[in-house]
Parts: sequence; C-alpha cells; structure tokens
Amino acid sequence: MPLHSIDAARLIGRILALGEIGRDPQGQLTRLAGSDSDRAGRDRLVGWLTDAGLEVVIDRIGNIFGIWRDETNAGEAPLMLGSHIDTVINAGVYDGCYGVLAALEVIETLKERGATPARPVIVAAFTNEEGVRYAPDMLGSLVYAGGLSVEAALSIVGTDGTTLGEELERIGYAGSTEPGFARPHAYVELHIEQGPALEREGFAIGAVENLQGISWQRITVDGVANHAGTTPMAMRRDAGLAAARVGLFLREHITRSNGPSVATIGTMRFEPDAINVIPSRAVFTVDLRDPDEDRLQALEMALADFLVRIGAEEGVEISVERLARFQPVTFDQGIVEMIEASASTRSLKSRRMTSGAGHDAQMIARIAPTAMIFVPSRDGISHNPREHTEPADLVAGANVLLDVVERMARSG
Ligand code: HGY
Ligand code: MN
Ligand code: MN
Repeated sequence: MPLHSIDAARLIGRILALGEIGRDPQGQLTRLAGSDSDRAGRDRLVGWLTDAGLEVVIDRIGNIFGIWRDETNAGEAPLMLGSHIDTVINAGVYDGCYGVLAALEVIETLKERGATPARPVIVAAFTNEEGVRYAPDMLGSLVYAGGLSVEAALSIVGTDGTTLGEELERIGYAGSTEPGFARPHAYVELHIEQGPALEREGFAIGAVENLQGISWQRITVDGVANHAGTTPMAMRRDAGLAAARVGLFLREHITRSNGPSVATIGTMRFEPDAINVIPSRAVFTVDLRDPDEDRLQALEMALADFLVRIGAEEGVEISVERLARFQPVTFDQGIVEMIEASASTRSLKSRRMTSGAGHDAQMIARIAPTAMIFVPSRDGISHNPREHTEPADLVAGANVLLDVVERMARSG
C-alpha cells in the first residue's frame, strides 16, 4: 500500500507564518489567551480553516473547531484532532501550533485525495492551554470535557485583572455553541516533545501512553518591611528570605527523593520591591509535577508542612491559593498501538513515553479514548524562542497522524 504524505511545504509554511503573528518590537513571540495577538493568530487560523472548506464553529469558551463532515457521516461521533495556538511569553513557534496545523494539513490531504471518512473529522484549537494569563492551564479543553462550567471559566480573573470572558468578547471569540457539543469517538494530539528524550535516544516518534499530574499554587508571604541596613538579622521578618527558602527546600527535597518529580517557581514578585527595604511581601507560584498521583500528593504535603515551619521560624504569615490541580492520565492503548504501527510501517523508530508537559489531551481523555504523538525537540528546549524541530521530523509526525486518522476514520 502506497505511503501517503501530507504537503510538507504547506504545513511548514503555515507554522512559520503563524509564528510571525504576535511578535513584539524586539521580535519576541507572545500570544497570551484573549490578547490582541491571540486574536490575530485566531483570525489567521480561521482563515485557513475556511479556505479548506471546513465548517468553523466557536464555542462559548472560545475554542475554535474546523469540522469536515457531510451527509454520509454527520450522524457518527467525530474523530477529533488538535491542540492550541496560544503561547507562553517569548515562546517558540511549534508548541501547540504544530498540532493544530498538522491536523488541518491531514484533513486537507485527505480531502484532496477524495477520501470519504466514515465519521466527521474535527480540528480543534483549544482556548488558554498555556494558563499564563488565566489559570488553570488547559482551560478550554477542561471546559469542553465538562471539568469546569463555562460560567466559572469565563469569570476567571487573569494576572492583569481582566476576566477571560471580557477578553473573549473584546477579541470577538465569545462563541455561542455549548462546549462539549460533540463527544469525540477519539482524540489524537500531535505535539513536540518539549523534552530531551527522543533526540537523546535517537527516536523519531514518541507514542505517548500517559501524562503526569500537575499542581499549581500561588503562595503569598507577609512579613514586615524594614531598613536593610539597620535591622539586625535576628529581628527580621523577611518575606523575601522565606520565599527563597521554599525554592531551596523543593530542590533539596526532590533531589533526596531521587524520583521523577519536578518543581518550578516560575513567577515571583516582592513588595515594596526596593533595593534597601526588607520585603514585606513575596508572591510567587509553585508548579509541581509527578507521573504518580500518590507521590504528587506527598510532595504537596511536604511543601505544606515546610510552609508551616518557615512561617514560625521566619515570623511571617503564609497563605496559599490553588491555581490548578490535574491528576495523571493514562491514554488509550489501542491508539498508542496504531501510532507505533504507523511509525513501524514508515521505518520511523518509536518509543513509548510519558508526557512531562500538560496538554489538552489530558482533559479530552476524560470523555474519549485519547493518545498523543511526539516528535523530537532540539536540545529538549521549549517555552523558549530556541524551540526547534527539524522539518523532516515535523513531516514524519504529521504523516503518522495521517495514518492514524485514515485508520480511525475508515471504521464506521
Ligand atoms: O504547563 C504545561 O505543561 C503546558 O505547557 N500548559
Ligand atoms: Mn502545548
Ligand atoms: Mn506549552
């Protein structure tokens, strides 16, 4: 059987074109959910979906869907593909966008070949997968999967004091369709690995069989502002020092445990934020992850205990706000095997793996058989403008997606 291929130039061209949308004067790429640059990226995608002859649907949380269906298959549960096109700050061009554009490419390739799938095929671009402006992350797919009400999601206040609902209205993506309008027959997400494993071990394809749990917290430490020069160390109630101790604790605790857990303090701000004033307040976030739910809970408990301890030792008040909490998920073995079979037919070396990053697949797995396909990330770098995947790897991943879609769309 001939091995079909997607149109490599069209796919790569669109990834690079979308990657130019949302650059600031310094050339940094940022398309935070609900922002003007997010609107520009969304508009570009909707243009491509429309040009491809797909029915475009926007739901109430701003998820974008391109639907390929006809009267012969409209009654069947759809095969859903996709990812996200919002980005982190100073992002690369592949995270999320590759999966959305490769899904569109697969549909266009099948349409051009005159394929007649037994079920509709949908490409989805989910709102606010990154969660940088509005927490939690994977928000649009979480709502679509019924994990959070639309109303609760729309009322989430962002890091800049806006609400997601206001911003979706402002950018023209507050759709009218109820999220969850179609329960997928299956969901497959193609994504860059964003880690070092595939490149380091020489694999072209990752058949992702599970995804780790995620815990996001915002921690506020309240101490007492005082003079940096006149205040003896023993008299200080230093919010900044307490915050610094948390970072050290997490590093040492995880190193001692010698397990796969990871911890990140990605944001931190002090008040009054002056060089010669002992900080009265520190506000920072902690991102904890582990593939095992019990270990993740144990890590959360260890952190909670440490916060109580340093509150007493440093004479500071500590409060914690939970921003996101998602359990690990296991993907559908049948789809994982299809991914491996396609890679083998195409003489692509593949390995099974766990996703360290959160993805929309983590949410859609709640309502449909789900799996992911990874392709290598150069130097394992992501959430960084140096993010890169070789064109040959991008095309290989899209062709594996093509095979899986053909196989799953064939059976009624
Ligand atoms: O945080 C994550 O893993 C994803 O990039 N939202
Ligand atoms: Mn992503
Ligand atoms: Mn990301």
